Amino acid sequence: MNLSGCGFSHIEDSTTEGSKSKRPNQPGVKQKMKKALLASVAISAVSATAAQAVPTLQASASLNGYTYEIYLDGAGGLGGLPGNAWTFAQAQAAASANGGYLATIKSQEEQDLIAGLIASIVDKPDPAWFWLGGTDSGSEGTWTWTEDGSNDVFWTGGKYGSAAGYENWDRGLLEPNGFGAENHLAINSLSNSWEWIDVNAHLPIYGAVIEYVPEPGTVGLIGLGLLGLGAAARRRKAA
Ligand SMILES: [Ca+2]
Ligand SMILES: [Ca+2]
Ligand SMILES: [Ca+2]
Repeated sequence: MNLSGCGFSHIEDSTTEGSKSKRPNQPGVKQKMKKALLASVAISAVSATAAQAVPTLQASASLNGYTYEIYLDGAGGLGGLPGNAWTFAQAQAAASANGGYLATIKSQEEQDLIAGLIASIVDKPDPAWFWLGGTDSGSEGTWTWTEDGSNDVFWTGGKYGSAAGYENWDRGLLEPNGFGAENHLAINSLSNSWEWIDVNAHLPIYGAVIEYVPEPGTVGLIGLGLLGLGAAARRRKAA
């Protein structure tokens, strides 16, 4: 995991709602979000009060302008009975209501960031699975990132298949191993490297990772940054 340069800060959240608009109005957090656009990565973590009955925001971070939020269900959190935890459809609806989507993980950098956030709230060996935005419901065995609208394929061939993009399946368990019964994606805190598993959509699991696109007006800045990096790389090549 590479989180060097990222500072975790924990702040108490006394709000009772988990929506994005109810995010704690900590000036420090807003400042960090702005800094994140320049520094690419900034992390802030929110620890929620215990008695909340709705999904709660636990931690958040930004990477290349995209914001990731880790939510826990309202069932009392880790170690609680999963009776009123989120199904895939519930998590999807919550993400949409917040103005985001269930997260895509398209690089090791994104995987490390999200794993780091979850690690900051999970005490192993508590079982904790978090919904992500991938599925093979369109074509069994072909896994795509659908929730961000890209439909990028990252795996083909199901259990004995191969990568078509970045993936982090738990291949020790030969995931994705659920065939037609498991068509949605979760990150598993029980695995050694925060690996992925395919899960039945109706299984109530503990939480979700929600992703948000950059705010309008910041895309140009990020693009300029990448342009600068590209130019630097070309200069190095030419030299
Ligand atoms: Ca992503
Ligand atoms: Ca499947
Ligand atoms: Ca599975």
